[in-house]
Amino acid sequence: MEDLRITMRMNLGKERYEHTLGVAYTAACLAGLYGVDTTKALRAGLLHDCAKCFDSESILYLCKKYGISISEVERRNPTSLLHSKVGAKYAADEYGEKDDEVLAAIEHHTTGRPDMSMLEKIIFVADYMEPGRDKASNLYEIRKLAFSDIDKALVKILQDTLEYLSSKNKEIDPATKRTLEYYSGQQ
Ligand code: DGI
Ligand code: FE
Ligand code: FE
Repeated sequence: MEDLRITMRMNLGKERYEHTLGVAYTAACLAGLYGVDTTKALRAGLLHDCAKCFDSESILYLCKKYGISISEVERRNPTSLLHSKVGAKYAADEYGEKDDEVLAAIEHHTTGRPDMSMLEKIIFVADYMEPGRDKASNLYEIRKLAFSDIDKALVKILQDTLEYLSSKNKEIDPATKRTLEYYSGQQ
């Protein structure tokens, strides 16, 4: 784990590395509460944004290399929407991550998906609420929900994300909407 932390420190910018550590430790706390392997949570947290520092051109190149199919909305927003899918392949290829659950948590951390595993939910939520995040609204409520009812935290995060994207006139990925519809229906 120490090795992976040092590798990420070398390969990510300072800010992205600090966010990464925040996600890893927040995920480890949530893992303890929800009965998920702490080591997997730490690894997924450390690796989740391993492709975030690549520019659009590199992301699209890596999609081709890894055979990742791209939707129209992803093609128009490659760094924000594809760093997670590329990141999962890159983590396996470059950092030797072999655990399918860890790789799935990396792959789905941006839009989420219906019927996520507990580790996927933990990384999705930890990404939004790690201590270094201070700009999003409702963080107090979301942090409280994360430790009491993680599905409710998911719904709140997805609602706030969609609201934020609309307010900035950013395109919504149908995948984000599908995740919200699924978890709203579960409440
Ligand atoms: O990589 P991070 O910044 O830590 O966080 P992230 O992977 O959750 O999200 C990356 C960006 O993607 C963030 O600015 C929110 C954005 N995003 C999430 N859902 C959608 C989206 N962007 C667009 N355009 N459409 C979405 O549906
Ligand atoms: Fe990300
Ligand atoms: Fe992140």
